[in-house]
Amino acid sequence: RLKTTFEARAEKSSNAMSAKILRLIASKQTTLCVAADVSNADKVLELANAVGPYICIFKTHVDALSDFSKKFAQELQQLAKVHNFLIMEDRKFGDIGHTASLQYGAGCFQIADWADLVTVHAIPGPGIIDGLINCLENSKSQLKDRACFIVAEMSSKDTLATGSYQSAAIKLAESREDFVAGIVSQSASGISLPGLVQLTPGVRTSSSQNGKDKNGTSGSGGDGLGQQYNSPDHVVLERGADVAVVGRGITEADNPSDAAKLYRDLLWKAYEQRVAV
Ligand code: UP6
Repeated sequence: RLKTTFEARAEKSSNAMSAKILRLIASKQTTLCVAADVSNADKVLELANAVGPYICIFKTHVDALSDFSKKFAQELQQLAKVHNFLIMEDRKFGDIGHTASLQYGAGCFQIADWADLVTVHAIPGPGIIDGLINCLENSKSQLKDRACFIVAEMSSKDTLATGSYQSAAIKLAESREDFVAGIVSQSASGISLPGLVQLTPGVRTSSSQNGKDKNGTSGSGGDGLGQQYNSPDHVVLERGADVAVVGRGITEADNPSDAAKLYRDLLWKAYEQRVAV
């Protein structure tokens, strides 16, 4: 799976959105996902416009915004069209299907209307996936244009999502390609379906850390609040990342656009090395 090109994996995918992501990555030659962890809407839009040419996925946490609006969501969708990227709301749903369905489609964010992709914890079991699908059945967004990523393993220190939980989460993802396009994970171990996209957060080069906590073991340190970073090379070549999530490595850079281009280039070079025969 890891030695196979994105184009070939897209052909083998049985989820329309995962095939779309894999084709987008191949045509745009970028595996970079930028995490827009900033606190107001204008900043998110400014960032999306700056990094748009270099990313495949733009990841949001809209519940961290002080001024979310429908207009903001529409403007973000417009930028996604202009720059050709997908929007992932990193909501990490984790409740029973009925509640997750309401949180996905209703409330002040109406995520199902504008986010191509969402993240989901595996802890409730398959009912959470049914809940999200159920929401789409009653919404104007179509099932074929939406998908989720299951969080199987986290980047944070001493995470509880390990061992049998992680294997069970991967098994859940592999059994639900009807709505699961990928897995959020720190390693490829246990993932067998070629279509599933591995999204790996906790990526930062050591040179972009400004002397912050650098106590990590295999890579480039942490943030003092439990986040652990690895280098772009390490996550692609050693951990099996298909898409790498970079947040503060880019948002805190003097020039986020230049930083995104740099991460894109590093990640793409590592991918080319991975699939080279
Ligand atoms: N994220 C992680 N680790 C996980 C899952 N998700 O860091 O296991 C998300 C965070 C944040 C981004 O919610 O949005 O990835 C990482 O940001 P950073 O690069 O600034 O640390």
